[in-house]
Amino acid sequence: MSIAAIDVDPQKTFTPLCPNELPVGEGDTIGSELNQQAKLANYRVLTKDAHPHNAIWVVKAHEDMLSPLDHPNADLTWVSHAVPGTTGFETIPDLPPVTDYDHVIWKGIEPDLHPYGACYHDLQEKLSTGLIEWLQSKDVSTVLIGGLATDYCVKTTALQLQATGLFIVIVNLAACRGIAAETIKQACHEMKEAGIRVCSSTEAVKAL
Ligand code: VGL
Repeated sequence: MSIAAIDVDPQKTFTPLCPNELPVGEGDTIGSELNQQAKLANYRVLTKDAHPHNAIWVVKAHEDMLSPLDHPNADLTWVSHAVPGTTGFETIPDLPPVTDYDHVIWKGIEPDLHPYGACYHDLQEKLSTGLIEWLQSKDVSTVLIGGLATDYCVKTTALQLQATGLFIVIVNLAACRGIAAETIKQACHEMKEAGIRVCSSTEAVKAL
């Protein structure tokens, strides 16, 4: 039985370092908390958004974001973000090089996909990214989750892992930042309702 720490989308695109993309307040400050969390685990996994610039959900202006799309695998419009080769795609400060992780998932690489969770490429949850299978192959029984953003990709990844019934799922809020207070609160409520353990600090994770 092993523990895996999962760093969900800790990328500059979700930080004030990329104000024209999807900046999350203090998103660039969670690197050391993610490192602390990883010390509690046997394995460390990184997930990254990797979106083409011509994705069907891209809008030019921030005010045009969050419009519903009638598409099975892209539910909302977003400004372009996390494009490989750009600054926004890079991981935030203080994290180890990608090659130091035990496993890496790149998601959203097709122009007609915009997944939030790291377990499936599509919103229908038919196309596995292999994350669940990889965790199973390593005999992982507990996952510790941090990253960006609490109210979107962290929440969805945690809910997908919890839904498998295979893992104890812990979300460490000290190692997360979210987009808006109201949606963060709602996300925490949803995660707790699903049976996920939502902790406010790495110390609280240790005490579990
Ligand atoms: C995310 C909004 C759009 C996230 C990704 O990583 O939480 N949020 N795309």
